[in-house]
Amino acid sequence: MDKLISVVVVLMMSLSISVAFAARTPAPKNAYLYIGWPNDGEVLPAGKPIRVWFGLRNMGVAPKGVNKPNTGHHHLLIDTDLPPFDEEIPADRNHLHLGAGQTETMIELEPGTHTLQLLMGDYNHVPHDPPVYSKKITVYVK
Ligand SMILES: [Cu+2]
Repeated sequence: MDKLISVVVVLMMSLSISVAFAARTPAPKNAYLYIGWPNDGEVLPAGKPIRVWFGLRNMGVAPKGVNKPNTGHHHLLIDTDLPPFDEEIPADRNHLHLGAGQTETMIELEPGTHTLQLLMGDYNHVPHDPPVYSKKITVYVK
């Protein structure tokens, strides 16, 4: 009997550990993220910085490191797909972190076809549960 109890205890402990690691910051189910500008299909002049506007409803923005309920900071994904939702969003030229709580940013794009998408990350740069991301749009720089 003692053995059975200790097996149950170990099972419960490992269960709670895996739950703790899997727990992501909750987001409101009605959170809505969108790119306010540019529009999908927009043709943009080459050689000019592009101001990208972020739109967010039913959720707030907080700088990185600030753990406040129902908030996060923006990530602009350029020419890439959504990253895994259960780990930190990469930080590179395809994944821009707007960690100061910005709601717009300036980018420069080479001539050609590009995609833009927004993804919210929590104070630790991990996507929320459920993940909050915008539609992916395509822009043409010429
Ligand atoms: Cu981030």
